[in-house]
Amino acid sequence: MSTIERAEVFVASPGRNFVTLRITTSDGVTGLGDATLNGRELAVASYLRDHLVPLLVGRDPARIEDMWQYLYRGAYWRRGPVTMTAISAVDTALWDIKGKVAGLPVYQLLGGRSREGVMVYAHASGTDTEALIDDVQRFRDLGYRAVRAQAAVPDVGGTYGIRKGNGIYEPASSSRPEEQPWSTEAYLDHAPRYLRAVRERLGFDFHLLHDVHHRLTPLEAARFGKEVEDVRLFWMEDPTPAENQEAFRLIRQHTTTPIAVGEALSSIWDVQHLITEQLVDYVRTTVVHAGGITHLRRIFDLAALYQVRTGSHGATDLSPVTLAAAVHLDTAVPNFGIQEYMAHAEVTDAVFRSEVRLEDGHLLVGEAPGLGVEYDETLAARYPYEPRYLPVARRLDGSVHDW
Ligand code: CS2
Ligand code: MG
Repeated sequence: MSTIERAEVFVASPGRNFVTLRITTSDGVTGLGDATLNGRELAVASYLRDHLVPLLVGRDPARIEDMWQYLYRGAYWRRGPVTMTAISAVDTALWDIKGKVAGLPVYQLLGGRSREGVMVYAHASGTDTEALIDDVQRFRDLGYRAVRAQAAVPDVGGTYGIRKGNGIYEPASSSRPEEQPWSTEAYLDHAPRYLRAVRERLGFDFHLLHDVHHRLTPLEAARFGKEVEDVRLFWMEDPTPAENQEAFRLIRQHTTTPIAVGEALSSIWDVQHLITEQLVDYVRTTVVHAGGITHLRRIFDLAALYQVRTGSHGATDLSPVTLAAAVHLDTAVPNFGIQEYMAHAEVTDAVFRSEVRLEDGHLLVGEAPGLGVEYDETLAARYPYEPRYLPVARRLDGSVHDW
């Protein structure tokens, strides 16, 4: 029987900080897992190195479900983003290994193709409405069927999602948390107007998405959703913090604007009522933060029972290992909705050589056994980790708000 011979944790910053787990079996087969938790990377690296790696060596890599149960129940302290990201990385690496041993791409192990390509959405932003409209059009010209739109709110420096220049959007950009001002009143006044302007200028023959990014109360979110119903959003994302799943009942009572939640959540229990009460239309949990392929397919299967579709998070702080695993799952699941996609930096793609390809607004999975990603640790080592924090939002009275 093949056993796990070693498990290595790589912390490096090719383009941005990533934590990558590589498991190697006694037969020399390797598997990769993403363990990146933006702004708290070293906590997961330590959880893996100091607590999980000693338990992995000598175990059977083929027993993926048993390993998941062993690591989840065996921790005693359950759930939470650090624990679940560490478990996710081990799980993903074992699925990579299983595919390589079977000589099959992971999507074949998940039931085979349900679709050829995986529709993605791009990220348009602008410092004002005109710049946003131009940016949306730019992505439409590149063939994207779906585009997220975020514009700066005048006089509010903390609007979420505004790319600096034509670079890649990266919110964790400083060695201490940047404190950004926030005004809900200004946002609620401005966002419906710029979203409506996009539709008035560019029409309705593409999907338009918007990320509220946890900023509103349930009633404010209900008002926002109602106000933009004529914009026909594909979804409004994270309209209110989701620790309180019941809060979404109020939003649902007032608006038919579709809702997407889940990128900051890390287990089926965190989305259970959102799904079973159909309080959301898309669940955004991910391979890297919600328990790996094993747990995410459970979440997606529960969602399918309630006609909730998938819409996994896919920002640049999720590595190409997560993106590849996501596209394998997206290719196979019956209730696929959409996949978030932000192109990584060139140096990131040089370190993580992936078979995933973007064509005509869709991601295509490769046919290589496993996930189809190789990690170049030598090149990665040239880019040492640097502490980076996500911003903190403060209301105009100085009190902390949800960033
Ligand atoms: C955002 C993310 O992509 C999204 O929908 O919510 O950019 C999020 O802010 C980052 O992943 C946080 O690290
Ligand atoms: Mg988001």
